[in-house]
Amino acid sequence: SPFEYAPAPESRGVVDIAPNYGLFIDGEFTDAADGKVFKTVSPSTEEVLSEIAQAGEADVDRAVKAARKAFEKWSALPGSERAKYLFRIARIIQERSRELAVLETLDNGKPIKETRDADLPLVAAHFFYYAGWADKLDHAGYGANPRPLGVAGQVIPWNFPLLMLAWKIAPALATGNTVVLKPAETTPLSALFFADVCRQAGLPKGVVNILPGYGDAGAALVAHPDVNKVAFTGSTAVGKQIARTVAGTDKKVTLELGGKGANIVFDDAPLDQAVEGIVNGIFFNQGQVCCAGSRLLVQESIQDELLDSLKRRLSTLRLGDPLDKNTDIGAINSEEQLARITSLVAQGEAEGAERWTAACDLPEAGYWFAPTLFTNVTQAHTIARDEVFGPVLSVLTFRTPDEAVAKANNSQYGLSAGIWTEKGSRILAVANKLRAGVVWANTFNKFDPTSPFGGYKESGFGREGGRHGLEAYLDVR
Ligand code: TXE
Repeated sequence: SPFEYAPAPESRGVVDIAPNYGLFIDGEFTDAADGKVFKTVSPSTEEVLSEIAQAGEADVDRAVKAARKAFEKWSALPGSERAKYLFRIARIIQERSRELAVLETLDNGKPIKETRDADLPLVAAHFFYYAGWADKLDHAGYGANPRPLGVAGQVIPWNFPLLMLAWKIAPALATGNTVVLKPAETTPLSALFFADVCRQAGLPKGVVNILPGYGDAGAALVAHPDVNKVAFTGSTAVGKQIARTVAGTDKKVTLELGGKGANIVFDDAPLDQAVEGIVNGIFFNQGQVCCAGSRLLVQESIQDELLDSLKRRLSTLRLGDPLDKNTDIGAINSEEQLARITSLVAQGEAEGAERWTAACDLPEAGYWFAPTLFTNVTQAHTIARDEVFGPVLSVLTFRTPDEAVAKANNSQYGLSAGIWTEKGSRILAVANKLRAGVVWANTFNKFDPTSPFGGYKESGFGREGGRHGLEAYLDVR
Protein backbone atom coordinates (compact mmCIF):
# COMPACT_ATOMS: atom_id res chain seq x y z
CA SER A 1 0.00 0.00 0.00
CA PRO A 2 1.28 3.51 -0.66
CA PHE A 3 -0.05 4.34 2.78
CA GLU A 4 2.73 3.42 5.14
CA TYR A 5 2.32 5.75 8.06
CA ALA A 6 5.51 5.90 10.09
CA PRO A 7 5.34 6.92 13.73
CA ALA A 8 5.99 10.60 14.35
CA PRO A 9 8.88 11.67 12.16
CA GLU A 10 10.69 14.66 13.64
CA SER A 11 9.63 17.33 11.17
CA ARG A 12 5.92 16.61 10.95
CA GLY A 13 5.20 15.03 14.28
CA VAL A 14 2.12 13.08 13.31
CA VAL A 15 1.88 12.02 9.73
CA ASP A 16 4.41 10.72 7.25
CA ILE A 17 3.69 11.36 3.62
CA ALA A 18 4.71 8.73 1.10
CA PRO A 19 6.75 9.94 -1.89
CA ASN A 20 4.04 8.83 -4.28
CA TYR A 21 0.38 7.86 -4.32
CA GLY A 22 -1.82 6.04 -6.79
CA LEU A 23 -5.37 6.48 -7.99
CA PHE A 24 -7.89 4.53 -5.90
CA ILE A 25 -9.98 2.36 -8.22
CA ASP A 26 -11.97 -0.75 -7.30
CA GLY A 27 -10.39 -0.92 -3.86
CA GLU A 28 -6.78 -0.75 -5.08
CA PHE A 29 -4.19 1.99 -5.47
CA THR A 30 -3.02 1.98 -9.08
CA ASP A 31 -1.01 3.98 -11.61
CA ALA A 32 -2.75 6.09 -14.22
CA ALA A 33 -3.28 4.26 -17.52
CA ASP A 34 -0.90 6.65 -19.30
CA GLY A 35 1.54 6.73 -16.37
CA LYS A 36 1.13 10.46 -15.81
CA VAL A 37 1.92 11.99 -12.41
CA PHE A 38 1.76 15.45 -10.85
CA LYS A 39 3.18 17.01 -7.72
CA THR A 40 1.39 18.47 -4.75
CA VAL A 41 3.19 21.18 -2.78
CA SER A 42 2.83 22.70 0.65
CA PRO A 43 1.50 26.22 0.10
CA SER A 44 3.24 27.48 3.24
CA THR A 45 6.73 26.33 2.23
CA GLU A 46 6.44 25.47 -1.48
CA GLU A 47 8.14 22.12 -0.72
CA VAL A 48 6.93 19.16 -2.76
CA LEU A 49 4.91 16.89 -0.49
CA SER A 50 4.35 14.01 -2.85
CA GLU A 51 3.95 12.83 -6.41
CA ILE A 52 0.48 11.68 -7.34
CA ALA A 53 -0.86 9.55 -10.18
CA GLN A 54 -2.86 11.81 -12.49
CA ALA A 55 -6.19 10.49 -13.72
CA GLY A 56 -7.09 10.76 -17.39
CA GLU A 57 -10.11 9.73 -19.45
CA ALA A 58 -9.20 6.00 -19.45
CA ASP A 59 -8.95 6.01 -15.65
CA VAL A 60 -12.30 7.76 -15.36
CA ASP A 61 -13.82 5.03 -17.47
CA ARG A 62 -12.20 2.31 -15.37
CA ALA A 63 -13.41 3.91 -12.14
CA VAL A 64 -16.97 4.43 -13.42
CA LYS A 65 -17.12 0.78 -14.49
CA ALA A 66 -15.95 -0.30 -11.03
CA ALA A 67 -18.56 1.95 -9.41
CA ARG A 68 -21.29 0.62 -11.71
CA LYS A 69 -20.44 -2.96 -10.84
CA ALA A 70 -20.35 -2.16 -7.12
CA PHE A 71 -23.70 -0.39 -7.38
CA GLU A 72 -25.53 -3.67 -8.01
CA LYS A 73 -24.66 -5.02 -4.59
CA TRP A 74 -24.33 -1.79 -2.63
CA SER A 75 -27.77 -0.52 -3.58
CA ALA A 76 -29.31 -3.90 -2.74
CA LEU A 77 -28.00 -3.86 0.83
CA PRO A 78 -30.51 -3.01 3.53
CA GLY A 79 -29.99 0.54 4.77
CA SER A 80 -29.00 -0.78 8.16
CA GLU A 81 -26.04 -2.59 6.54
CA ARG A 82 -24.87 0.48 4.66
CA ALA A 83 -25.16 2.41 7.91
CA LYS A 84 -22.67 0.08 9.58
CA TYR A 85 -20.01 1.02 7.05
CA LEU A 86 -20.73 4.72 7.41
CA PHE A 87 -20.58 4.55 11.19
CA ARG A 88 -17.31 2.67 10.90
CA ILE A 89 -15.88 5.32 8.56
CA ALA A 90 -16.99 8.06 10.96
CA ARG A 91 -15.27 6.38 13.88
CA ILE A 92 -12.03 5.75 11.97
CA ILE A 93 -11.99 9.41 10.97
CA GLN A 94 -12.29 10.34 14.64
CA GLU A 95 -9.53 7.93 15.61
CA ARG A 96 -7.20 9.19 12.88
CA SER A 97 -8.24 12.84 13.05
CA ARG A 98 -4.83 14.07 14.24
CA GLU A 99 -3.12 12.56 11.21
CA LEU A 100 -5.84 13.85 8.92
CA ALA A 101 -5.75 17.36 10.38
CA VAL A 102 -1.99 17.61 9.91
CA LEU A 103 -2.17 16.21 6.39
CA GLU A 104 -4.94 18.65 5.44
CA THR A 105 -3.03 21.58 6.89
CA LEU A 106 0.17 20.61 5.06
CA ASP A 107 -1.56 20.22 1.70
CA ASN A 108 -4.00 23.12 1.99
CA GLY A 109 -2.14 25.72 4.09
CA LYS A 110 -4.98 26.36 6.54
CA PRO A 111 -4.25 26.76 10.27
CA ILE A 112 -4.13 23.51 12.23
CA LYS A 113 -6.44 25.16 14.75
CA GLU A 114 -9.12 25.14 12.05
CA THR A 115 -8.53 21.65 10.66
CA ARG A 116 -8.46 20.29 14.21
CA ASP A 117 -11.46 22.17 15.60
CA ALA A 118 -13.67 22.74 12.55
CA ASP A 119 -12.88 20.58 9.51
CA LEU A 120 -12.27 17.21 11.15
CA PRO A 121 -15.13 17.26 13.69
CA LEU A 122 -17.49 18.30 10.90
CA VAL A 123 -16.22 15.57 8.58
CA ALA A 124 -16.94 12.91 11.20
CA ALA A 125 -20.28 14.54 12.04
CA HIS A 126 -21.42 14.28 8.41
CA PHE A 127 -20.68 10.56 8.26
CA PHE A 128 -22.44 9.99 11.59
CA TYR A 129 -25.44 12.05 10.49
CA TYR A 130 -25.92 10.33 7.13
CA ALA A 131 -25.21 6.93 8.66
CA GLY A 132 -28.27 7.61 10.79
CA TRP A 133 -30.39 8.22 7.70
CA ALA A 134 -29.43 5.04 5.83
CA ASP A 135 -31.92 2.72 7.55
CA LYS A 136 -34.65 5.37 7.75
CA LEU A 137 -34.76 5.33 3.97
CA ASP A 138 -36.03 1.75 3.97
CA HIS A 139 -39.75 1.04 3.85
CA ALA A 140 -42.00 3.64 5.37
CA GLY A 141 -39.29 5.52 7.24
CA TYR A 142 -38.94 8.18 4.59
CA GLY A 143 -42.39 8.29 3.08
CA ALA A 144 -42.45 7.27 -0.59
CA ASN A 145 -40.13 4.60 -1.96
CA PRO A 146 -36.75 6.28 -2.45
CA ARG A 147 -34.32 4.74 -4.97
CA PRO A 148 -30.63 5.54 -5.46
CA LEU A 149 -29.63 7.13 -8.76
CA GLY A 150 -26.60 4.97 -9.56
CA VAL A 151 -23.04 6.19 -10.01
CA ALA A 152 -22.31 9.66 -8.64
CA GLY A 153 -19.51 11.67 -10.28
CA GLN A 154 -18.29 14.21 -7.75
CA VAL A 155 -15.83 17.04 -8.32
CA ILE A 156 -14.62 19.05 -5.34
CA PRO A 157 -12.42 22.09 -4.66
CA TRP A 158 -9.36 22.67 -2.49
CA ASN A 159 -10.66 25.04 0.20
CA PHE A 160 -12.15 22.32 2.43
CA PRO A 161 -10.82 19.18 0.75
CA LEU A 162 -11.96 16.61 3.26
CA LEU A 163 -15.13 18.38 4.36
CA MET A 164 -16.31 18.76 0.76
CA LEU A 165 -15.57 15.06 0.29
CA ALA A 166 -17.72 14.26 3.34
CA TRP A 167 -20.56 16.49 2.11
CA LYS A 168 -20.55 14.57 -1.15
CA ILE A 169 -19.70 10.98 -0.22
CA ALA A 170 -21.70 10.54 3.01
CA PRO A 171 -25.18 11.22 1.54
CA ALA A 172 -24.32 9.34 -1.68
CA LEU A 173 -23.40 6.17 0.21
CA ALA A 174 -26.24 6.41 2.71
CA THR A 175 -28.74 6.48 -0.15
CA GLY A 176 -27.17 3.47 -1.92
CA ASN A 177 -25.25 5.22 -4.68
CA THR A 178 -21.63 4.51 -5.52
CA VAL A 179 -19.04 7.20 -6.07
CA VAL A 180 -16.21 8.37 -8.29
CA LEU A 181 -14.72 11.51 -6.74
CA LYS A 182 -12.13 13.86 -8.16
CA PRO A 183 -10.37 15.99 -5.56
CA ALA A 184 -8.79 19.30 -6.56
CA GLU A 185 -5.33 19.16 -8.10
CA THR A 186 -3.73 21.18 -5.28
CA THR A 187 -5.17 19.09 -2.42
CA PRO A 188 -5.32 15.39 -3.27
CA LEU A 189 -3.76 13.98 -0.09
CA SER A 190 -6.62 13.85 2.39
CA ALA A 191 -8.89 12.25 -0.23
CA LEU A 192 -6.32 9.50 -0.76
CA PHE A 193 -6.02 9.07 2.98
CA PHE A 194 -9.81 8.74 2.99
CA ALA A 195 -9.49 5.93 0.44
CA ASP A 196 -7.35 4.15 3.00
CA VAL A 197 -10.04 4.80 5.62
CA CYS A 198 -12.56 3.10 3.30
CA ARG A 199 -10.31 0.07 3.07
CA GLN A 200 -9.85 0.00 6.81
CA ALA A 201 -13.63 0.12 7.21
CA GLY A 202 -13.94 -2.87 4.89
CA LEU A 203 -16.09 -0.93 2.42
CA PRO A 204 -16.78 -3.20 -0.57
CA LYS A 205 -14.50 -2.59 -3.55
CA GLY A 206 -15.65 -0.04 -6.08
CA VAL A 207 -18.18 1.70 -3.82
CA VAL A 208 -15.79 4.67 -3.47
CA ASN A 209 -13.21 5.51 -6.13
CA ILE A 210 -10.85 8.48 -5.84
CA LEU A 211 -9.26 10.02 -8.93
CA PRO A 212 -6.77 12.82 -8.29
CA GLY A 213 -6.21 14.93 -11.36
CA TYR A 214 -6.96 18.18 -13.15
CA GLY A 215 -10.00 19.75 -14.75
CA ASP A 216 -9.81 17.45 -17.77
CA ALA A 217 -10.44 14.44 -15.52
CA GLY A 218 -13.33 16.34 -13.89
CA ALA A 219 -14.79 17.12 -17.29
CA ALA A 220 -14.45 13.48 -18.43
CA LEU A 221 -16.18 12.32 -15.26
CA VAL A 222 -19.07 14.75 -15.67
CA ALA A 223 -19.52 13.75 -19.32
CA HIS A 224 -19.22 9.98 -18.79
CA PRO A 225 -22.43 8.37 -20.13
CA ASP A 226 -22.65 5.94 -17.23
CA VAL A 227 -22.58 8.62 -14.53
CA ASN A 228 -26.12 9.25 -13.27
CA LYS A 229 -25.57 12.10 -10.88
CA VAL A 230 -23.10 14.97 -10.94
CA ALA A 231 -22.22 16.91 -7.81
CA PHE A 232 -19.84 19.83 -8.16
CA THR A 233 -18.39 22.45 -5.85
CA GLY A 234 -16.12 25.03 -7.43
CA SER A 235 -16.05 28.13 -9.57
CA THR A 236 -19.16 29.56 -11.19
CA ALA A 237 -17.48 29.42 -14.60
CA VAL A 238 -16.87 25.66 -14.39
CA GLY A 239 -20.31 25.16 -12.84
CA LYS A 240 -21.91 26.74 -15.89
CA GLN A 241 -19.82 24.56 -18.16
CA ILE A 242 -20.99 21.49 -16.26
CA ALA A 243 -24.62 22.59 -16.50
CA ARG A 244 -24.16 22.78 -20.29
CA THR A 245 -22.55 19.32 -20.38
CA VAL A 246 -25.39 17.64 -18.51
CA ALA A 247 -28.16 19.54 -20.30
CA GLY A 248 -30.07 17.13 -22.50
CA THR A 249 -28.78 14.05 -20.68
CA ASP A 250 -30.49 12.00 -17.98
CA LYS A 251 -27.97 13.10 -15.35
CA LYS A 252 -29.12 14.81 -12.19
CA VAL A 253 -26.94 17.66 -11.02
CA THR A 254 -26.22 19.82 -7.99
CA LEU A 255 -23.89 22.81 -8.18
CA GLU A 256 -22.31 24.64 -5.28
CA LEU A 257 -20.66 27.73 -6.70
CA GLY A 258 -19.32 31.12 -5.69
CA GLY A 259 -20.65 33.73 -3.32
CA LYS A 260 -20.35 37.32 -2.17
CA GLY A 261 -21.96 37.14 1.26
CA ALA A 262 -23.19 40.29 3.00
CA ASN A 263 -22.59 40.64 6.72
CA ILE A 264 -25.11 43.27 7.84
CA VAL A 265 -24.40 45.10 11.09
CA PHE A 266 -27.16 47.30 12.55
CA ASP A 267 -26.48 50.09 15.03
CA ASP A 268 -27.96 48.14 17.93
CA ALA A 269 -25.72 45.11 17.38
CA PRO A 270 -23.49 43.80 20.17
CA LEU A 271 -20.36 45.31 18.65
CA ASP A 272 -17.64 43.15 20.20
CA GLN A 273 -19.50 40.06 19.15
CA ALA A 274 -20.07 41.52 15.67
CA VAL A 275 -16.36 42.24 15.27
CA GLU A 276 -15.57 38.61 16.07
CA GLY A 277 -18.23 37.51 13.60
CA ILE A 278 -16.90 39.76 10.86
CA VAL A 279 -13.37 38.43 11.42
CA ASN A 280 -14.61 34.85 11.39
CA GLY A 281 -16.77 35.63 8.36
CA ILE A 282 -13.97 36.76 6.09
CA PHE A 283 -10.68 35.60 7.61
CA PHE A 284 -11.60 32.00 8.49
CA ASN A 285 -9.65 29.80 6.08
CA GLN A 286 -7.98 32.96 4.67
CA GLY A 287 -11.35 33.95 3.22
CA GLN A 288 -11.27 30.98 0.82
CA VAL A 289 -14.84 30.12 1.70
CA CYS A 290 -17.75 30.19 -0.74
CA CYS A 291 -20.09 31.52 1.97
CA ALA A 292 -17.57 34.06 3.34
CA GLY A 293 -18.95 37.36 4.60
CA SER A 294 -16.87 39.26 2.08
CA ARG A 295 -19.10 42.37 2.04
CA LEU A 296 -19.54 44.18 5.33
CA LEU A 297 -22.69 46.31 5.30
CA VAL A 298 -22.50 48.57 8.31
CA GLN A 299 -25.11 51.08 9.43
CA GLU A 300 -23.64 54.51 8.78
CA SER A 301 -23.94 55.82 12.34
CA ILE A 302 -21.62 53.17 13.76
CA GLN A 303 -19.18 52.88 10.90
CA ASP A 304 -16.26 54.71 12.55
CA GLU A 305 -16.55 52.94 15.85
CA LEU A 306 -16.90 49.53 14.23
CA LEU A 307 -14.02 50.00 11.82
CA ASP A 308 -11.73 51.21 14.61
CA SER A 309 -12.29 48.15 16.67
CA LEU A 310 -12.20 45.87 13.62
CA LYS A 311 -8.77 47.20 12.61
CA ARG A 312 -7.52 46.82 16.18
CA ARG A 313 -8.67 43.22 16.16
CA LEU A 314 -7.17 42.49 12.75
CA SER A 315 -3.81 43.78 13.99
CA THR A 316 -3.77 41.00 16.57
CA LEU A 317 -4.25 38.15 14.09
CA ARG A 318 -1.19 35.92 13.85
CA LEU A 319 -0.17 34.98 10.33
CA GLY A 320 2.38 32.24 9.70
CA ASP A 321 3.19 28.55 10.01
CA PRO A 322 -0.16 26.75 9.65
CA LEU A 323 1.11 23.90 11.84
CA ASP A 324 1.59 26.29 14.78
CA LYS A 325 -1.44 25.97 17.05
CA ASN A 326 -1.50 29.75 17.63
CA THR A 327 -1.71 30.67 13.96
CA ASP A 328 -4.89 32.48 12.89
CA ILE A 329 -4.08 33.12 9.23
CA GLY A 330 -2.38 30.43 7.18
CA ALA A 331 -1.17 30.31 3.60
CA ILE A 332 -3.20 30.90 0.45
CA ASN A 333 -3.73 27.55 -1.24
CA SER A 334 -1.86 28.15 -4.49
CA GLU A 335 0.18 30.58 -6.50
CA GLU A 336 -2.75 31.01 -8.92
CA GLN A 337 -5.13 31.97 -6.14
CA LEU A 338 -2.60 34.39 -4.65
CA ALA A 339 -2.21 36.01 -8.08
CA ARG A 340 -5.97 36.31 -8.38
CA ILE A 341 -6.31 37.94 -4.96
CA THR A 342 -3.40 40.30 -5.66
CA SER A 343 -4.88 41.39 -8.96
CA LEU A 344 -8.38 41.98 -7.56
CA VAL A 345 -6.91 44.04 -4.70
CA ALA A 346 -4.90 46.11 -7.20
CA GLN A 347 -8.10 46.64 -9.16
CA GLY A 348 -9.86 47.79 -5.99
CA GLU A 349 -7.20 50.43 -5.45
CA ALA A 350 -7.23 51.46 -9.10
CA GLU A 351 -11.02 51.91 -9.00
CA GLY A 352 -10.66 54.29 -6.05
CA ALA A 353 -11.50 52.24 -2.95
CA GLU A 354 -9.33 52.85 0.09
CA ARG A 355 -7.13 49.95 1.14
CA TRP A 356 -6.05 49.10 4.68
CA THR A 357 -3.82 46.11 5.35
CA ALA A 358 -2.83 44.73 8.73
CA ALA A 359 0.87 45.15 9.41
CA CYS A 360 2.44 41.71 9.57
CA ASP A 361 5.58 40.02 8.33
CA LEU A 362 4.96 37.62 5.50
CA PRO A 363 7.19 34.53 5.39
CA GLU A 364 9.57 34.46 2.42
CA ALA A 365 8.58 31.12 0.96
CA GLY A 366 4.96 30.16 0.36
CA TYR A 367 1.82 32.04 -0.67
CA TRP A 368 0.66 34.68 1.77
CA PHE A 369 -1.73 37.60 1.90
CA ALA A 370 -2.18 39.84 4.94
CA PRO A 371 -5.71 40.64 6.22
CA THR A 372 -7.00 43.53 4.16
CA LEU A 373 -10.07 45.71 4.10
CA PHE A 374 -11.42 48.28 1.70
CA THR A 375 -13.47 51.33 2.65
CA ASN A 376 -15.05 53.92 0.33
CA VAL A 377 -16.42 51.02 -1.63
CA THR A 378 -19.39 51.49 -3.95
CA GLN A 379 -21.64 48.76 -5.30
CA ALA A 380 -20.15 49.27 -8.74
CA HIS A 381 -16.62 48.43 -7.62
CA THR A 382 -15.26 45.10 -8.79
CA ILE A 383 -14.23 44.20 -5.21
CA ALA A 384 -17.87 44.64 -4.17
CA ARG A 385 -19.10 42.34 -6.92
CA ASP A 386 -16.51 39.66 -7.73
CA GLU A 387 -15.60 36.84 -5.42
CA VAL A 388 -12.04 37.55 -4.23
CA PHE A 389 -11.77 34.24 -2.36
CA GLY A 390 -9.10 35.64 -0.07
CA PRO A 391 -8.67 37.59 3.20
CA VAL A 392 -10.15 40.77 1.77
CA LEU A 393 -13.20 42.56 3.13
CA SER A 394 -15.16 45.26 1.29
CA VAL A 395 -16.96 47.71 3.56
CA LEU A 396 -20.16 49.43 2.43
CA THR A 397 -22.65 51.44 4.47
CA PHE A 398 -26.43 51.76 4.69
CA ARG A 399 -28.96 53.90 6.55
CA THR A 400 -32.18 51.87 6.68
CA PRO A 401 -33.02 48.17 6.82
CA ASP A 402 -34.53 48.38 3.33
CA GLU A 403 -31.33 49.83 1.97
CA ALA A 404 -29.35 47.07 3.68
CA VAL A 405 -31.54 44.41 2.08
CA ALA A 406 -31.32 46.03 -1.34
CA LYS A 407 -27.55 46.22 -1.17
CA ALA A 408 -27.18 42.70 0.19
CA ASN A 409 -29.32 41.37 -2.66
CA ASN A 410 -27.49 43.39 -5.27
CA SER A 411 -25.26 40.52 -6.33
CA GLN A 412 -25.15 37.83 -8.97
CA TYR A 413 -24.67 35.45 -6.05
CA GLY A 414 -26.98 34.36 -3.24
CA LEU A 415 -25.23 31.91 -0.98
CA SER A 416 -24.89 33.42 2.49
CA ALA A 417 -25.64 36.45 4.64
CA GLY A 418 -25.32 37.53 8.26
CA ILE A 419 -27.44 39.86 10.38
CA TRP A 420 -26.23 41.53 13.56
CA THR A 421 -28.88 43.19 15.73
CA GLU A 422 -30.41 42.81 19.18
CA LYS A 423 -33.91 42.87 17.67
CA GLY A 424 -35.41 39.47 16.98
CA SER A 425 -38.18 41.00 14.90
CA ARG A 426 -35.62 42.69 12.69
CA ILE A 427 -33.71 39.45 12.20
CA LEU A 428 -36.87 37.77 10.91
CA ALA A 429 -37.96 40.67 8.75
CA VAL A 430 -34.56 41.10 7.12
CA ALA A 431 -33.78 37.39 6.79
CA ASN A 432 -37.02 36.77 4.93
CA LYS A 433 -36.10 39.39 2.33
CA LEU A 434 -32.57 38.17 1.72
CA ARG A 435 -32.06 36.07 -1.37
CA ALA A 436 -29.47 33.78 0.12
CA GLY A 437 -29.47 30.07 0.89
CA VAL A 438 -27.99 30.53 4.35
CA VAL A 439 -28.69 33.39 6.74
CA TRP A 440 -26.91 33.58 10.08
CA ALA A 441 -28.07 35.84 12.88
CA ASN A 442 -25.53 37.17 15.39
CA THR A 443 -23.05 34.56 14.25
CA PHE A 444 -21.33 33.54 11.02
CA ASN A 445 -19.85 30.47 9.33
CA LYS A 446 -21.64 28.03 11.57
CA PHE A 447 -22.12 24.64 9.95
CA ASP A 448 -24.10 21.62 10.92
CA PRO A 449 -24.80 18.39 9.01
CA THR A 450 -28.52 18.70 9.75
CA SER A 451 -28.88 22.02 7.88
CA PRO A 452 -29.34 22.27 4.14
CA PHE A 453 -26.68 24.42 2.46
CA GLY A 454 -26.75 25.87 -1.04
CA GLY A 455 -27.29 28.92 -3.14
CA TYR A 456 -29.77 31.17 -4.87
CA LYS A 457 -28.98 32.72 -8.23
CA GLU A 458 -25.51 32.05 -9.65
CA SER A 459 -24.38 30.44 -6.42
CA GLY A 460 -25.78 27.24 -7.84
CA PHE A 461 -28.69 24.95 -7.24
CA GLY A 462 -29.68 22.03 -5.11
CA ARG A 463 -28.87 21.66 -1.42
CA GLU A 464 -26.32 19.65 0.48
CA GLY A 465 -26.71 18.70 4.11
CA GLY A 466 -29.76 17.70 6.10
CA ARG A 467 -32.69 15.83 4.63
CA HIS A 468 -32.53 17.99 1.50
CA GLY A 469 -29.04 16.66 0.89
CA LEU A 470 -30.47 13.15 0.57
CA GLU A 471 -32.95 14.16 -2.08
CA ALA A 472 -30.14 15.09 -4.45
CA TYR A 473 -29.17 11.40 -4.53
CA LEU A 474 -32.61 9.86 -4.79
CA ASP A 475 -35.45 9.21 -7.15
CA VAL A 476 -38.80 8.37 -5.70
CA ARG A 477 -40.75 5.45 -7.01
O1 TXE B 1 -11.92 26.55 -9.43
P1 TXE B 1 -12.32 25.36 -10.39
P2 TXE B 1 -10.47 27.16 -9.10
C1 TXE B 1 -14.06 30.03 -6.90
C2 TXE B 1 -13.17 31.05 -6.23
C3 TXE B 1 -11.84 30.79 -6.86
C4 TXE B 1 -12.25 30.47 -8.28
C5 TXE B 1 -11.28 29.66 -9.07
O2 TXE B 1 -13.61 32.34 -6.55
O3 TXE B 1 -10.99 31.91 -6.80
O4 TXE B 1 -13.43 29.72 -8.12
O5 TXE B 1 -10.87 28.50 -8.35
C6 TXE B 1 -12.27 20.98 -11.26
N1 TXE B 1 -14.94 20.16 -15.56
N2 TXE B 1 -14.19 28.84 -6.10
O6 TXE B 1 -9.75 27.48 -10.35
O7 TXE B 1 -11.48 25.41 -11.62
C7 TXE B 1 -10.95 21.30 -10.63
O8 TXE B 1 -9.95 20.36 -11.03
C8 TXE B 1 -15.01 19.52 -14.38
C9 TXE B 1 -15.32 28.78 -5.22
O9 TXE B 1 -9.79 26.27 -8.15
O10 TXE B 1 -13.80 25.44 -10.53
C10 TXE B 1 -11.30 21.24 -9.14
O11 TXE B 1 -11.36 19.90 -8.72
N3 TXE B 1 -14.23 19.85 -13.33
C11 TXE B 1 -15.56 27.40 -4.75
C12 TXE B 1 -12.69 21.84 -9.12
O12 TXE B 1 -13.19 21.70 -10.44
C13 TXE B 1 -13.34 20.85 -13.49
C14 TXE B 1 -14.36 26.60 -4.38
C15 TXE B 1 -12.74 23.32 -8.73
O13 TXE B 1 -11.89 24.04 -9.57
C16 TXE B 1 -13.23 21.54 -14.70
C17 TXE B 1 -13.30 26.75 -5.35
C18 TXE B 1 -14.07 21.15 -15.77
N4 TXE B 1 -14.07 21.76 -16.96
C19 TXE B 1 -13.25 27.87 -6.14
N5 TXE B 1 -12.28 22.49 -14.56
C20 TXE B 1 -16.66 27.22 -3.76
N6 TXE B 1 -17.90 27.19 -4.25
O14 TXE B 1 -16.44 27.03 -2.58
C21 TXE B 1 -11.81 22.41 -13.30
N7 TXE B 1 -12.44 21.41 -12.65
